[in-house]
Amino acid sequence: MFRSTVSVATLVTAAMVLGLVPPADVVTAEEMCVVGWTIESNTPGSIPATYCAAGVTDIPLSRGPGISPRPDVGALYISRGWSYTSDDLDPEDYYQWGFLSDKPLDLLHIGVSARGDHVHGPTTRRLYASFNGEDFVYVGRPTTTSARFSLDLSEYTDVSSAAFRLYAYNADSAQGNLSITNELSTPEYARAIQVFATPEPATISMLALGGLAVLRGRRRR
Ligand SMILES: [Ca+2]
Repeated sequence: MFRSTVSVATLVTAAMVLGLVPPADVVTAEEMCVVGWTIESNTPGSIPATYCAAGVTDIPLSRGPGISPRPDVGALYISRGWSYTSDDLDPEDYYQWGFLSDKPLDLLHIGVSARGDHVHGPTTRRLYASFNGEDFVYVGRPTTTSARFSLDLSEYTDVSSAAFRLYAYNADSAQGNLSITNELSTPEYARAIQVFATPEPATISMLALGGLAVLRGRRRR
């Protein structure tokens, strides 16, 4: 198994050195999108991911039992019923999404676009996650009031499954809403939700080793 992987990698690298094939994206990419959601319309149900990397299965975007869909049209996944009587989160008020992966992944960061109703919507957002089926842990909270935020996930490595929950509270009334929505201004936010990981480090190091072997072999001749 190991030997055949190296020889394939060496052949590929040899072909690249000789200019026969262009370098694959995986060699140069610094990050890969694992799973992502583009919101096409509002629905009272759940929304499957619109992008999954190879070997990745989504856990659909859905609502916790403490929030309810708000009738609306457009590319919004919109809900009301966020906690407004307490200064703390309600454990049932959240959006949830996630993924399962054939191969363990080293996560990098997550980008989310969650737009609140500025008058009545929840003003505090907190992201929690369950990795590899463990208990939910606090990941972080956006330091910006804008809809888009990004949180570092680089401490979470060897992740084969992840479920994320975005809790929100400090709403002004039960009618205040918060929606998951597309923010298409930058590549990082090309989708409403995107999880990023490092691209298969084993493949890169194999190719690098194969490349060194080829260069050494050529120099000796
Ligand atoms: Ca609620």
